[in-house]
Amino acid sequence: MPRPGPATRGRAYGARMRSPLTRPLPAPPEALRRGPLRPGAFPSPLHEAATAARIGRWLGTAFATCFVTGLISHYLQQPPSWLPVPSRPVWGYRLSQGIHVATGIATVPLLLAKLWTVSPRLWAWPPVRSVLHGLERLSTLVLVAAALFEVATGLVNVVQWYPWSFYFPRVHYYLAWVAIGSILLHVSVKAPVIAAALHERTDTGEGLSRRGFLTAVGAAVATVTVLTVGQTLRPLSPLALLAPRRPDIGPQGLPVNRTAEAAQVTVLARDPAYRLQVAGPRPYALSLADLRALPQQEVELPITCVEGWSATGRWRGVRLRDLLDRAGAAPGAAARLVSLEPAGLYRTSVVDSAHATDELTLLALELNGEPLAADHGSPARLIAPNRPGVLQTKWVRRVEVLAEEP
Ligand SMILES: Nc1nc2c(c(=O)[nH]1)N[C@H]1C(S)=C(S)[C@@H](COP(=O)(O)O)O[C@H]1N2
Ligand SMILES: [Mo]
Repeated sequence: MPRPGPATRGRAYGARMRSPLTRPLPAPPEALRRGPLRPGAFPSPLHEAATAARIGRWLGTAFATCFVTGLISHYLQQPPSWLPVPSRPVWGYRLSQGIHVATGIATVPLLLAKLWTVSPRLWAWPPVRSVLHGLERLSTLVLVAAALFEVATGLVNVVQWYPWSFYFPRVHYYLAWVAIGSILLHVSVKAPVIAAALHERTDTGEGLSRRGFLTAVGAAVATVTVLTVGQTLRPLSPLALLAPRRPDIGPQGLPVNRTAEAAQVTVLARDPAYRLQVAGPRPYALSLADLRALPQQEVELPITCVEGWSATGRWRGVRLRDLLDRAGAAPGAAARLVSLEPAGLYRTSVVDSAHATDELTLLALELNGEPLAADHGSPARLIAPNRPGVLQTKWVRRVEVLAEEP
């Protein structure tokens, strides 16, 4: 027998190396092939790569946009020391959070359409052909689970329903990395298939055409967008039938996130003994009348809730930087605000240097020409440009000068 040549030796070596990963596993009993696992369970010709790749392209774009705007939201809410957050443009957070929630909602029809299109692959038989195939399927499972989790928790947060015990922003943030990482992995593994599928131009022959299906999915995306985006885009607010809050409904023409009653401040907010304490090198206290006697500024600024609604108000009050100057704060000092609220996640907030020195940042006493309603944070509340709603502290009782940027 002749000695095997180098090519043959290489092939034999490759086969031996591959075998543990790609060796066929024993097939499961045929009796399990029921329901979606039975042969021919998915007859539609639209369960094909050309449709899946086209929907995938839209879905990927929506997820990527949602991810980037989600990072912006995360960093504005918990600014890391290496990232100074600018206070302009005033509408920056409103735009990015509006896009975050709108693209998140758009993924609902897209994700359903994508899952439907690839369903024969999700119910493939045999479920696991080899170890390698199993690993590939596991990564798909992580992708689908993380994507569904992100979309579901985001939606439930929009309607302020928290049927879980974890801290939503943190879990939503970490799983966003899992989702985006598994999407990138998926796209790079499937790159050749995707490229070929996007080249495929001939439509499916029978039943609903690919073009018809894609048009229907596009129409579903447009519909959910138009029925929700009015929560932040004022001209469309009459159409915001699916949005839990409309930007023009609420006391003084503005929605309320947490009411004075829920925050247990109704009595304190009306107490004539109220004094705003300002702590710094030269501490002082002001009654509401004292605050009203100081120079007042009027600004037009939006409140942008992370939950997706936003609304512009006309605010009037005292510039935060004037209060800090009077307390002897160093130029550019940051501040910490404390609410009358006895407990709650948003009882305090830090105003960084950029926002504290901005001439638009007010301790507001009035909204839309009237004294602040209790639900909007009377006697005084923070309103600052380009700042998430959760940090626009209501019912402020104390302002502390911070020596260093935290
Ligand atoms: N003290 C305090 N301030 C707060 C909150 C809170 O729960 N407690 N909620 C914040 C949130 S999440 C938002 S969106 C805005 C909403 O302001 P509004 O209720 O006046 O519209 O207030 C912010 N200020
Ligand atoms: Mo909010």
